[in-house]
Amino acid sequence: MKSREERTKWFLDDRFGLFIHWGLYAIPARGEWVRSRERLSIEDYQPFFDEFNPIHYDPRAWAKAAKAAGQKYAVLTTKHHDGFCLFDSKLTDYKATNTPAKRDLIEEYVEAFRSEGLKVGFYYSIIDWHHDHYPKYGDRQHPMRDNEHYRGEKIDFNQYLEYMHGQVRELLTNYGKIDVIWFDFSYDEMTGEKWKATELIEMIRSLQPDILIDNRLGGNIMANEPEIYAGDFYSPEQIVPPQGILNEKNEQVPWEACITLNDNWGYAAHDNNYKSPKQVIHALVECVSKNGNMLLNVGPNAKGDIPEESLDILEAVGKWMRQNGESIYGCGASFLSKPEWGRYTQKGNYLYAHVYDRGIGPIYFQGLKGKIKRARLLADGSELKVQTPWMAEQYSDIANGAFIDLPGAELPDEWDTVIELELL
Ligand code: H79
Repeated sequence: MKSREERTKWFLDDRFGLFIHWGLYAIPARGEWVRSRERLSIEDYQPFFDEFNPIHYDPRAWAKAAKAAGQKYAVLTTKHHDGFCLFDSKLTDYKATNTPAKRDLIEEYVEAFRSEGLKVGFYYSIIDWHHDHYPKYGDRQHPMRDNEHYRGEKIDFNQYLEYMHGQVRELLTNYGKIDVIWFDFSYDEMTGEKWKATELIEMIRSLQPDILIDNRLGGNIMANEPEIYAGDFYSPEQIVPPQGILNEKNEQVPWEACITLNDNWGYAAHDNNYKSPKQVIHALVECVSKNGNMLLNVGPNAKGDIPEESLDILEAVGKWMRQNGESIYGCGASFLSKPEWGRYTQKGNYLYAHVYDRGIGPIYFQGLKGKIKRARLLADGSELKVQTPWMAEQYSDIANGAFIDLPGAELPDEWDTVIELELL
């Protein structure tokens, strides 16, 4: 079996992925937690099942948008907490096949993304608000929590575990090679072996030896000796960890920040709180500058369209990525600390200066005197002249630095102007 380091190589090179939250909740259009937040019963939620008919579903178009944005892999919700399955599971009737959609939507997703050359991931919720044997009363994650009707309910959690393990087996057997499985999530005492996590991992590794597994089955991925189910990568949600992620041995742990474009994962019709392309680019650079990935989310609507606002952002990010992708792919943290004017990313001998704040005058590179072989504006490959500090004897704090003048008063790219420095 490959080591984690070998398994995660492609992932850490690719750096940028697309997260897709899509399911019945696209119809009420108030986010993927709508059933819980509004305490809807299964009956209240049933109309959405009865009418689910995404006539615009075109995963090729999704894959093309992801590819044009510079994303290299995708993760789609095969089942979210509401328990609804986009795939044709033999273990439930609560699936797309039995809605007016009448087909396995995961099969088409896998086909489309793979043929566009993207890696393919499955999100699978280990929480399940639909299954009869998933705890309801008293479980703060459940929509029917504290509902009198469920007081003293007799559930057989093993039946749920058999179902859950069985669905994972289906997902990792019926769709060819899958690159990522993204479990969501453990909480309170519902963690680790409560999910029979060791058994689950052994099954997963026997079916898909190279698949990457997130860390949400539980355990401690940062430990000296992580549990077998502690996962391949850490999954901070809606945050970029300030110092990156180090384990107890002070080694880098692979991580992927998952980030929404507005304030919801699932489609939310009235949520217009979108991030700007600049914020998204800066977030991606922030991740890479700390050895992390970014999984950027879209929530397609009931018809299967990614919202126009999201597509516009992806397109703008893609435009920047086409010119500056070399400062992202295969890159990680630099040996230099964070500069005053922006961020560094690095790949071997190539140092990428992400200039956010040009200030006036030339840009100063602390510690690089005599170390720069050449400097280029990454966007167009044009030469930038490197100057050693003048009057360095009077200003000892700049004596070991270098200056680069950028052409013109304005930055050529308003979001993030990247200077590629080849180091000696
Ligand atoms: O799938 C996405 C989220 O639905 C899921 N993980 C990502 C990838 C997620 N579930 N829970 N959480 C994230 C964090 C918990 C949020 C909660 Fe709440 C706070 C649950 C109840 C209170 C937010 C606010 C959701 C409902 C109300």
